[in-house]
Amino acid sequence: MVQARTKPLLGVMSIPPVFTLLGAEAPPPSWDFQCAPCSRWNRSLGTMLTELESAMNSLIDVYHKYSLEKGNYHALYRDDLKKLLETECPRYMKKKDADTWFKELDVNSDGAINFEEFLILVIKVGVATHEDIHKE
Ligand SMILES: [Ca+2]
Repeated sequence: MVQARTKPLLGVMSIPPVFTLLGAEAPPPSWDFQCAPCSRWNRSLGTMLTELESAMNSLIDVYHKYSLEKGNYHALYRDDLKKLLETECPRYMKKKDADTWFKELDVNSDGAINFEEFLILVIKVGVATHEDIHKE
């Protein structure tokens, strides 16, 4: 579906720039990379997002930015997580390396971080960031 590749993902970013920015190969022609549940949810929201809905969209976009590198909407592999951590939250790599994060987040031990497991990272980093903000 060539047309789908040019449509924005969750209304924020389009797929080609993500692949271009990450230096990743474009998906094979038959690969359908529209995440159906996300697309339905995004359409149901319309154009006026609350601040929290917009933040959730951003979390989903960040997850997909790295999970889509290997064409799986629902899996961050070890190297994907490392890249995400180094790029999106480098200050939290100082106390814990990517392998330690991976072991901690892969709750079901299937060798990949699904979105629910990714949210554990978001919660931990969010709590640490909130604590840091109130220290200042
Ligand atoms: Ca897992």
